[in-house]
Amino acid sequence: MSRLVLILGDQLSPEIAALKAADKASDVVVMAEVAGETDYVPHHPKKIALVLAAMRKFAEALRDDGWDVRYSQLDDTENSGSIVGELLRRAEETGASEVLATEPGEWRLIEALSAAPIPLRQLPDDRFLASHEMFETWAEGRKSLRMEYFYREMRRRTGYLMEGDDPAGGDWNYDKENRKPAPDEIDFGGPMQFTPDETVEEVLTLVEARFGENFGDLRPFAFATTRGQARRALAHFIKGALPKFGDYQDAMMTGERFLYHAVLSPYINIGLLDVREVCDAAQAAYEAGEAPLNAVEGFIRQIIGWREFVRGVYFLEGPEYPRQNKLNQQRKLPWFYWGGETKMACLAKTVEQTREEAYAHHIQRLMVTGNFALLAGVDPAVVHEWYLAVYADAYEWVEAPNTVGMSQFADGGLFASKPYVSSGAYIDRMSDYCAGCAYDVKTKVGEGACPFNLLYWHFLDRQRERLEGVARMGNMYRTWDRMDDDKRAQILREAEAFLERMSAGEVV
Ligand code: FAD
Ligand code: DLZ
Ligand code: SF4
Repeated sequence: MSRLVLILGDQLSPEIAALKAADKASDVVVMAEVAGETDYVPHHPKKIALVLAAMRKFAEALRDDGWDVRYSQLDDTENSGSIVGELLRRAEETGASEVLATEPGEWRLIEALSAAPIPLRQLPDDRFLASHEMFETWAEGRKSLRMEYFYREMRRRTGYLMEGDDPAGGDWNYDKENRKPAPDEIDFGGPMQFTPDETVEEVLTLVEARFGENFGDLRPFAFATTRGQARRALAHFIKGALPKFGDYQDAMMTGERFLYHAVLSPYINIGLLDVREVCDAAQAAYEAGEAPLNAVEGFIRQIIGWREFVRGVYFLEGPEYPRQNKLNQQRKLPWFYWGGETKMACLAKTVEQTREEAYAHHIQRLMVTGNFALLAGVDPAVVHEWYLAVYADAYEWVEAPNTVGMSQFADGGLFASKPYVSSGAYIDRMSDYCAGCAYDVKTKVGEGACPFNLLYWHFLDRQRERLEGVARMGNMYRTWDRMDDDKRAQILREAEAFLERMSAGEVV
């Protein structure tokens, strides 16, 4: 009796667990483009196109390799619209009575598969280096979860950048060398671009017709959609950008959207690249003397550290995690997150880049859009939905902890030691955005004051009860308390007025 082998749109790895456990001679692979997945948030059209094009090409590669693949296209008349519906339809068609799946990266889908009226096994997704059990064991009994200690454990386990039992170079972490402000010039032209072939063009036409109203520009579309292309993009990054990756990791520059970032997360997250091959390539560059230790350590830390860590948190905390709101923030997401006008140059540029590229780098996500939403008191659930929709690399297992936990502090500091908030000074130091802004970053209050300067104190003041006791926040409260009463009252008044105008739909 044959079995069905489910491959989801972010499981496009030849070594995925369900395929490894299957029998090519008798089992049938099921892949399905379905409205249930294209519509659960208003995904950026580039993200939908990337997933569907890569799915179609992966299905072709499996067929070439001898698999029987039943592939449902989004516009097939028989398409039931959901993953479970398509499994049941294919079960009836083939007579299969059992499904082999690899655990999805989202509770929503895990629960749907668990409730499917057909015997279904969800195998652990061993593309990740840390299993759920390993993370649970590591987390057990710890008062707080700190990425740094998890990362050291992962370095020891994987052997990356280790000299015996010690970290290469003597230190575990070179983060302090990774915070240089924007340089005068960038000598890397950005990620490798790929011209759409016939399959990609077909998908682009479909996405244009069905998702043309979603936020985001579909064209030009230049993402890699096969494993071979993604590997070329990896090699291009290792040679052209990795050597300087560390130095300018936190910088932001108008006109230089990618700086020395990898822009590989869209490929890693759907399975076109394996984390081991990515880290191996980085370590090989270090060993060959082609990239310095601070760059390679910084890069490997993001992958075996942060990426594995946030996944551990997502699965440890359970399905309710994305709905946390420990700071009780309730405001609606301002319209300019969806492309409406704003006079704040940092936000306008980050959102514009997001619309055009379905990409913004970490500091833009954390310290511009994330920082503003937190300061302005936006409901973390809608912030979460926005991040899940607008980035090509967004899947709940990685997006939710980054947004709800790291960026919005909505879990009360499960793994972030304090909220990532800053006034305009940080953005001014790390970017060139302020130079072209209608507001003045140096003005703290009064005419032309940068809204981040006002909202920063407003946030601290209104969250005092919850945050004053948080380690490293005490200094901020002491500075606030030292200001004279009139100035504090003026800041709060102006911040309130700004928020009211913003929520009333005025261009701010
Ligand atoms: P680089 O800066 O070049 O880093 C290299 C790789 O490290 C990335 O490709 C990625 O795989 C990994 N990485 C780096 N930082 C993180 C991190 N914090 N968590 C997990 N992996 C990391 N990343 C996603 O992959 N999907 C998301 O949906 C996502 N949402 C985010 C939301 C917010 C609010 C924030 C603050 C961060 C989010 N991140 C997310 C993490 C990070 O911003 C992206 O991984 C990174 O910007 C991807 O671009 P890159 O490939 O150029 O990364
Ligand atoms: C993101 C996405 C999209 C847009 N479309 C599909 C699809 O049509 N079929 C599919 O199998 N997967 C798709 N995906 C990826 C899934 O949403 C992803 O597997 C789950 O969110 C779990 O991470
Ligand atoms: Fe952003 Fe303020 Fe700088 Fe304008 S002045 S770009 S609002 S930080």
